[in-house]
Amino acid sequence: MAWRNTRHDWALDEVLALFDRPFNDLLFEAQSVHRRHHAANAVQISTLLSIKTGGCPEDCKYCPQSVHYDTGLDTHNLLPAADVAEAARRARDAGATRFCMGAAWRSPTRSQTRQVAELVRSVRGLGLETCATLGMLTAEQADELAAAGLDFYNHNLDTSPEFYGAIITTRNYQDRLDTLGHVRAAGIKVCCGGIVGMGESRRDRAGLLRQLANLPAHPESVPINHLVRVAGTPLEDVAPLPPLEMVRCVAVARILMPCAVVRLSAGRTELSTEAQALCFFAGAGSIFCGDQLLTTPNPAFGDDMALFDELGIAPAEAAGR
Ligand code: SAM
Ligand code: DTB
Ligand code: SF4
Repeated sequence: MAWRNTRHDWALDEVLALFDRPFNDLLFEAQSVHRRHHAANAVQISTLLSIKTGGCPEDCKYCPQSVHYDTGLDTHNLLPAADVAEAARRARDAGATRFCMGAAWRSPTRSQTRQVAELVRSVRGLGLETCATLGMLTAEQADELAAAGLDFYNHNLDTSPEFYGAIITTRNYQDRLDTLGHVRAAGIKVCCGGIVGMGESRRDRAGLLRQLANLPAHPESVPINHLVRVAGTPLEDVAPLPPLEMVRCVAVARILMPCAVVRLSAGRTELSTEAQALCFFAGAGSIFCGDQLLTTPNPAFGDDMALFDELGIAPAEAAGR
């Protein structure tokens, strides 16, 4: 089995050496790995919904939902179940196979966990895969969400351990690793990646991907987010990442975690269609579709379908539960 050959002992210099390879060599290897483990011309579609927006006590410098920054966001408490079900139905009818519910919490309370478990049951009942991202979880909370049938939990490492302190001070790297451990132990599939373009170095990008690849088991889903620069956040004016560096990140993630589905995640509005096409060639096998991510814009659904058509890409079927 292919997964038996995957490694969890990458040295930083080895990952950096992948980044430093000639672009054609890197992309050729990434595409070769991709074809060995995944359908070459299929991309899975997820749709996001912010079920609780803004007012978050954490200080993540990239995030428009932190109370520490004035971003003029319309905040709201947990949405009524009927609204969530309606949004999920619309996403399913448009072609999404997974519905991801995001909440601006540091960590949910017991009662909030119970309410989200109910949302998971209802969204699953519509025939969609479910994903939630609610902040830090205890082992008990992860078990409760698993019992409700949650398919994936998204919790990102965000960046390298070395750069992390420049971005977030209200919780540490180990907190994130602990939550990932609880999610894994509960039998929920792990969706874990990070953000690039926050002013970090290539060494930090390599450090993030190394951390992900050296987890005890590779995440099933690896979102590579390009920073969405939001006015009012401390990162609003950071220099954007060169698009080909984003492509390299996708390619290196592809090579390090061959069985994971790498998601070309936030920030596609900052990428040309050509850069996105290169990301697909580099091994991205999933995107978010829908006009909005959590709080920021995403390409129009019709534009994404036109790009799929032009590239001969078909929306992938759900992986199956
Ligand atoms: N509050 C929970 C947490 O942080 O785990 C869940 C929601 S949070 C918005 C989910 C993820 O969105 C973050 O981990 C971060 O990686 C990503 N994110 C937030 N703001 C972003 C931005 N401006 N650009 C790119 N990704 C962003
Ligand atoms: C992930 O890695 N990216 C998504 C999802 N997980 C929750 C979130 C992107 C958020 C982008 C900023 C916003 O729209 O608020
Ligand atoms: Fe809060 Fe999550 Fe935003 Fe951080 S990324 S401020 S934890 S909503």
